[in-house]
Order: sequence, then structure tokens, then C-alpha cells
Amino acid sequence: MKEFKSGFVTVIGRTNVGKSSIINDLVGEKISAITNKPQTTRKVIKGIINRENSQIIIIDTPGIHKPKSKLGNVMVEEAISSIPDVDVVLYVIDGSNSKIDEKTIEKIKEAKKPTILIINKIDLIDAKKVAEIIDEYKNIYDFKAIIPVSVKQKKNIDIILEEIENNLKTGPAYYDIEEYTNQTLRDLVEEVVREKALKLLQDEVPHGIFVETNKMKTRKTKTGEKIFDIEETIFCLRESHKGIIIGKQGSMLKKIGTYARQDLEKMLDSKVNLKLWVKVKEDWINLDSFVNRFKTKE
Ligand SMILES: Nc1nc2c(ncn2[C@@H]2O[C@H](COP(=O)(O)OP(=O)(O)OP(=O)(O)O)[C@@H](O)[C@H]2O)c(=O)[nH]1
Ligand SMILES: [Mg+2]
Repeated sequence: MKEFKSGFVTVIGRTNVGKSSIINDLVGEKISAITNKPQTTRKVIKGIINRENSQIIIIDTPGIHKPKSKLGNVMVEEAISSIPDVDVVLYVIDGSNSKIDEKTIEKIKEAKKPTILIINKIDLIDAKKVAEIIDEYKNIYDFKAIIPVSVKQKKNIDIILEEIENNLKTGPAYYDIEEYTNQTLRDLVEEVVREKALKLLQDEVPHGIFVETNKMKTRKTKTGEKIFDIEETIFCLRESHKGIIIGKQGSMLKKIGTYARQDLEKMLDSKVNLKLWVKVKEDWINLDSFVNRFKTKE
């Protein structure tokens, strides 16, 4: 019998390269929000992948960017500081925008962890370009593997797991094999609402929101059907943003609610009665009391 392997893998890279898309695909469940806006992932989220001969705990991190707030500082710090704690690093770049990020490469070199380079979004480039990127990156670091992938076209995603497994050591399953994330149900619900708001809102509004669960209860309807009563508050930075989030006669909030409810009903396999509130919390992205919630370590 093959020895059972296990270990922790962090997924790092610039914002918007597709880290969360890759993780959701590998985990097979939606645990992390995906949007075309930068800085979608706010906090470290763990996904658990159970394979026949291994358990891989994969960590989604916020994208590396130039921080403009305390929240931004924490986000980048969380991504970088995940590296020393893991067994394998997945470094994701966007094939259509593959400029070398010296600072991150420097961190990877310092950490000396087995690192796999993922070139994502190869559906947007041709084979010649892929070969050029591989050549370029081969020369800057001794990656354990370089894997060109496309989440969109589901290309080469399974190779990622094989390469991770190749670089793991013998070890036990750390989590129950029924589990697929460390996120609580509340966290997952908040992430769904935040994703819909992020997708529907424009400009600076999305970056200033966060979502908090006020209530989550199940009950039986008169006909005996299970239903979740969920109330979430969307916090934003300014009164003007609040107006935008609510929209004309509540139209935007209604849209966010409708899309979120559809996803939640699938996720919870139940009817959902979702109520959304909007509140202003001025400059929370620079308040330690709020920003510290996004830290995983002291
Ligand atoms: N064309 C193309 N788009 C992709 C692919 N993978 C992801 N995307 C898109 O890229 C955008 C960003 O994806 P995310 O998974 O949110 O990226 P991220 O790296 O987690 O971003 P942050 O959380 O902000 O750091 C989304 O619009 C995805 O749909 C791919 O293989 N091809
Ligand atoms: Mg992300």
C-alpha cells in the first residue's frame, strides 16, 4: 500500500491572477469569492482536499498588491507570512500579464520551500508565449514544477494536485475527510453576499465593504419544509456608498439579495429567507479593531 501523505500548501500571487478560482476548482466547492475586481480575497481561507493517498490543506491568501490602507497592509502581510508555515508553495501568475514581481520572488527565495509555479489564464495567450514565460521563470528560480493552466478551460488543473502530492511528506489526515474547509457556515454565507456585492458594485465602493452575519436560524415552514432565516449587514465607508448599495428604491440591494439567495439555497440545500441591511462604518479599513479580524496570527 502507498504511504499516506499530508501537508499544508499556500497559494500566493498578485491580486486577480486566479488563486481563488484554482482553489475552488481543486476543492470542488465554492469556499472563496471570485470576481474580476482586484483584492477580492480578504482573509486566509483553508480548503481541504481529500485524495485516495493524501490530504492536502490548501490556503487561499489575499493578492499581493501595494497597500493603501491598514487593511491592505494586513492582507499582504497575511499572504507573505503564510509561506514559512507550509510544506509547499503554489506561486500563481497570470499568463496574460506575467511581469516578474521581484519582491515576491525574493520572499520565495528566502523561504526555501518547495515551490510550484502556476501560469494561469493560458486561454488568453498562445503556446509560443507560454514557452517564453516558462523560459523566463526557469532562469530566476528552481521551481519544483512549472504548470501552465487554465481554470476557465479546466486545463491541467489535476496536474497541480499530482505535483503537490509529489512534494508532500508522509503524514496523517489532519482534518476529518468529510470536511472541505475551515470556514464556518457564517463565514461561507458572508463570503457569498460579499461576492455578489463586489460583482454588482462599481469603482471604489466594493473595496470598502464587509459583511457580517446578524442572524442565522433554521425553522420548519407550515408545510414542513426546512428554511433558513438569514440576516446580513453590509458595512460600507460612507453615506454616499450606502446610497449606491441600496440603489434606486432599493433596487441594487434587491439584486444583491436575489443573487446571493440563489447561491445560498444551492449551498445550504434549503430554502432561504435572506434579509440585508446596510450600515456605514467610517474608515473601518484603517481601524485596528476591525482590521485585526483579518489577521490569523498575533
Ligand atoms: N480568462 C481566464 N480568466 C480566469 C481564469 N482563472 C480565473 N479567471 C478570472 O480572473 C478573475 C480573478 O479571479 P480570482 O480567482 O478572484 O483571482 P484571485 O487571484 O483570487 O484575486 P484576489 O483574491 O483579488 O487576489 C476572475 O474574473 C476569474 O473569473 C482563467 O483560467 N482564464
Ligand atoms: Mg482571491
